[in-house]
Amino acid sequence: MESNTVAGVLITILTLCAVAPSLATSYTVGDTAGWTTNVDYSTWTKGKTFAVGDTLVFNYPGGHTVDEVSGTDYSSCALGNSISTDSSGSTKITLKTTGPHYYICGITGHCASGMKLAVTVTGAASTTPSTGTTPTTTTPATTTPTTTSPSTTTSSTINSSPATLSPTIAILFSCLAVFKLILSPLA
Ligand SMILES: [Cu+2]
Repeated sequence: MESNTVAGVLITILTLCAVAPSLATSYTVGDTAGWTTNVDYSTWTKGKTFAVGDTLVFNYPGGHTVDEVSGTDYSSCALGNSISTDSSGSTKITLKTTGPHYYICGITGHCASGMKLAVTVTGAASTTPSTGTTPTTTTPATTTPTTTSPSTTTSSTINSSPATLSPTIAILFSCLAVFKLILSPLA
């Protein structure tokens, strides 16, 4: 029985550790235009990358909704099969899973008038330009504290900033410390 709670705590910490280093971005859908008719949201999404943990903020006056729908319903503007719906006027949606996500307005005719948004969510946090699938912690050699050789094969991005590494590593280390604290009385 007790092992269950321990496992629960460990899972929670693991999740926190995984989420903490990725700086989530909040996107205001349509920017100043907000969530309304006659806005081309495919233009708005262009050039933006959406990662797990990022948030979409829909701002709109009354008379609209934000419905998450399937790709099929998005394409055909079909109403009535919404996965989720909200009409609060300020809908915040945290992107939790990778892959495509589709949102339309549930008011008849509005989707056809442009109130439809499709985003493709990637798994990687925006800070790490996914060089590979293995998130192995690269501990630098203890002898060389100053020279950080950017030997990792990042061909695409030039700005591989070593500054962003240190907070990530710091968080990892603190997570490990918490781990030890929790595990020590059990051993
Ligand atoms: Cu609407």
